Amino acid sequence: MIDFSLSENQKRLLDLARDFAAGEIKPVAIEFDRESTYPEAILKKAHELGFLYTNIPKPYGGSGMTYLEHYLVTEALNYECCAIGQMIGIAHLASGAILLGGTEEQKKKFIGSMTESYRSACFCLTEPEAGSDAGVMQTTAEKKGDRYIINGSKCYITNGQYADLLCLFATMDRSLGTRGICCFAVPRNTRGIRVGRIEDKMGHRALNVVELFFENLEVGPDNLIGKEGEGFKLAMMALDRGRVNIAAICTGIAQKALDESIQRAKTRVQFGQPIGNHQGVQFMLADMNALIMASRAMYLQVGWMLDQGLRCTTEGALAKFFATDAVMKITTDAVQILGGSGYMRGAVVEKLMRDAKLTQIFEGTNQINRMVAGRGIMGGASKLF
Ligand code: COS
Repeated sequence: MIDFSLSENQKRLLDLARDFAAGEIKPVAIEFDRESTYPEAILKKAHELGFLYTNIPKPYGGSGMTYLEHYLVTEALNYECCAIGQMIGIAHLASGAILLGGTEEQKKKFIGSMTESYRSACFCLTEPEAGSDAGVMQTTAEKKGDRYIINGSKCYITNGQYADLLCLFATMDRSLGTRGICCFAVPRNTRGIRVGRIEDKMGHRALNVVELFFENLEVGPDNLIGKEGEGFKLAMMALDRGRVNIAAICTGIAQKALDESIQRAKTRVQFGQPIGNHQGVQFMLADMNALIMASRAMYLQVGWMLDQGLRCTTEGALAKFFATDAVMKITTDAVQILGGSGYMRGAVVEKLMRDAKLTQIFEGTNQINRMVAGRGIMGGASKLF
């Protein structure tokens, strides 16, 4: 019943993703990190090869991969640079709520036109005063006739400067809390969208992250995804899937850190032999590998669950905080193994360690994810068999 072997098609897909990462992403990863470069040419190529909209069904212009396949490809693409990998994969989170809650017509219209271009989408939930407590957002959607007039701002929006499609959350009535929130699909060319500050970050430097302002942005009933007040649930359901994606991303970063460490352990000679012959270094490599195996097994399990149509709120949260804490430890240990040369700017593991930190913060801090998992466990979730 349990079988980790891949079909011929899946193997081909994974090889293609690995070749793409090695051929297109690896050569520019350090430079794009230094310069915070928007990886436009890479996104165009990824689009041509079908890596931009991997899990979006074919009728809406995506590649129609299963969740499991999408997460495997995500690990492979993020191996060489997670910032570029996430610019490629942002539609997974950003179009999630529209895919889950939209009508057939809306999916054809909004997702269908998004997939024609390489500019993808962005997920506009977080606000300066509404981060972990996403339900207290201040961006409002005021109803006038059958139109909605949206005013407010969002922060830390990945791909916010470039996305063709915005998945935007706004409240119709703050007194209703999470039940007042609506989800809107908003094409970029709608009047009333302004890009604010472009963030300068510790890691994930090729990831475009900006502030967005909405000034009398007007949309109609066609743009409302689900019913009025269903937006918060749709956001949480998209995040359930996004959090598994983070686990796959972290597995890619962690595997790269381990591979760099192994190479160093084999070639760096001290006390007359490669440092990998010393037990202290071997123990570190073994711990790193164990955490990677577990992270991979977790995202594979949750991917499988999603493909079976099972809810994964608890398991997604568990996978997210486990894999992100794991990658933080693994990349820190990789810098330790590389020593002084790993700590210097331009070293691969130095970048990986800076990149790892954000994963413990975004798509729900690890404290929030432990809380989500704790609630689920108390409710009897996370029993696979
Ligand atoms: N799937 C479906 N429905 C969900 C859900 C999920 N994963 N999570 C919550 N809901 C529903 C609840 O069932 C509840 O429904 P009812 O109104 O019918 O009772 C509603 O949503 C509100 O849920 P809850 O009461 O749990 O909301 P809280 O305000 O307590 O917040 C947390 C819940 C903290 C878990 C949520 O705000 C969260 O995940 N915050 C982090 C946000 C985040 O990840 N930000 C990063 C943005 S992208 S970088």
